[in-house]
Amino acid sequence: MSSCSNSSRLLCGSRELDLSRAHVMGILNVTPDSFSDGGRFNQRDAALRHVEQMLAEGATLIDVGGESTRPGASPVPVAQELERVVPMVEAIASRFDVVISVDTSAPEVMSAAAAAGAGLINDVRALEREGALEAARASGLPVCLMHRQGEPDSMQLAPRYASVLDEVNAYLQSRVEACEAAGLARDRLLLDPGFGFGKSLEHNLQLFARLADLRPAGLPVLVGVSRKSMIGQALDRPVDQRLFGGLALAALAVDAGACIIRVHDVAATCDAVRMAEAVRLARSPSII
Ligand code: YH5
Repeated sequence: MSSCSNSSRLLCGSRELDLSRAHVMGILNVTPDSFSDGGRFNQRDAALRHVEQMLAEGATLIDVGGESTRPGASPVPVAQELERVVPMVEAIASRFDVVISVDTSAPEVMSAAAAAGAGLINDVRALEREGALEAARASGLPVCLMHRQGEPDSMQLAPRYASVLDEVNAYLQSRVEACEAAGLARDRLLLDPGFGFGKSLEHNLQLFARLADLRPAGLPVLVGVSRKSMIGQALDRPVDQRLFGGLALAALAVDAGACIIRVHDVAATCDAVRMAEAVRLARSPSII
């Protein structure tokens, strides 16, 4: 069986994710300033309908985010993030059988979301905030550790690397070590190179080209490129015309071994992912 990671089952709270196949994670923004969705899904009922639709389209994870981490975004107070995220996690958990990921860097939100039924912590700051390692360990949930350079308000101004892959790998390796030292088992960790987080188009392309060389090797990889500026810059497309470019990247990411593809456009991405997986499986067929 072609697998996107060494260990094939990831325990996500009360649910399990089979990592021997690729998964599509649907993005649910609960920020009033969310760019691509124009804040339309801020209302709870509309948000739940959006979740229902993404599940019907094939998403197996839903990523709930209450803090905008897009380039230029300013920080959101923790109380506001709690208010946006926790009731939404509760509402999703009580209605749908899905792994709920919570896109947060705040330890308070990690703990409260875990208690409300979240199954995965997705932290674009890789548990660097004070108290985050402890909150994540205590939650018992798996964690996605993402690389970034700088903070959202300024990260795209002048990103610089000697070697982007070497620096991303060294950072992820150091965060995995910090997690292990804090009592988070390695089999609870996922890696993400952090496309668009303090990276120029050239940096993003170089990283994408070497996705299979992401370290530490063997940990499952999550990729988030949906509607991002690397597509806009490569194809000269505004944000509402980046789907086709995103589908190409989703297929390439799966071929390079990525396990989870984080996207806005679930139905189209599911087809691209399943097609890429079918080809990958034919390359290394299982011995029966
Ligand atoms: C990610 O890559 N990204 S929030 C700018 C855009 C479009 C979308 C229009 N959270 C990631 O989605 N978590 C975000 O330009 C993430 N990996 C993980 N693990 C930014 C976002 C976006 C930004």
